[in-house]
Amino acid sequence: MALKAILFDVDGTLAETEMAHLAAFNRAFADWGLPWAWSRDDYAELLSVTGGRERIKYFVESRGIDTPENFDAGALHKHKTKLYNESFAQKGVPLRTGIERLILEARASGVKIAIATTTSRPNVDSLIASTLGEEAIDWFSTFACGEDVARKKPSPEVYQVCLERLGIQPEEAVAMEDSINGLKSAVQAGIPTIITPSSFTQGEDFSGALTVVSDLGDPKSSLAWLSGVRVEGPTLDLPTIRTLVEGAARTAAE
Ligand code: XBP
Ligand code: MG
Repeated sequence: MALKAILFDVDGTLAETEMAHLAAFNRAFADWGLPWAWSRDDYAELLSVTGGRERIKYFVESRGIDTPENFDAGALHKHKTKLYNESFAQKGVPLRTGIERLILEARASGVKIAIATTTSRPNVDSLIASTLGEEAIDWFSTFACGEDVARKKPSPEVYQVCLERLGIQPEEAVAMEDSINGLKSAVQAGIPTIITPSSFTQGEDFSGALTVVSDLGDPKSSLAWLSGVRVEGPTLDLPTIRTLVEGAARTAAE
């Protein structure tokens, strides 16, 4: 089956955004007078819970923290989202190596691009507008985000919503992910998945991925192949991705 769409995860895949999320969580706690300050190590553990609201709830419950009366994790998370988006006006986060190149390749060859993420929609818009420009939001055929699903990754729901909106089969798509939760989500939806581990997800178990590479590479800074189907550098380009996806479909049919 021909490749019709590339489905991009956001945090960790398009850009290394998690430190900006962490700063926004901690600022939100301070603004609300909560005596909580997550360290990088705390956050690395808390990231196993996808979704900011769910992460706050898990933190409170797993630590047995007594919250103030009228504590509302949803309202606190809304404040965190506001702070996160304001932070992009001051200091954005760059796209990871090769992301812009692959997006432009897809556009030039008529392959659709879409978003499948557990993060909130405003966060996606801020990242895309600040890196590729406001008009780039229209380049994406659909945005399946945290607000659109009842169950976040590793549930396959966000990828299923994305495929349904695009009107394509899982074998006609490829997912670009950075984490085990994202991999599980995409694979359970039947979508072949390419992993570029991020700073918080290096060392996770990526078995089941089509291929795992350090990043998408660029002509001056070659990717490093890590596991799965072997990829030669310097870049993971669209023709190679097509070959990988078609190879996966053939293997599945045998
Ligand atoms: C990664 C996440 C997100 C962000 C926080 O999402 O787990 O929850 O850390 O975003 P993905 P929110 O890799 O699927 O893009 O606070 O908006 O939930
Ligand atoms: Mg991710």
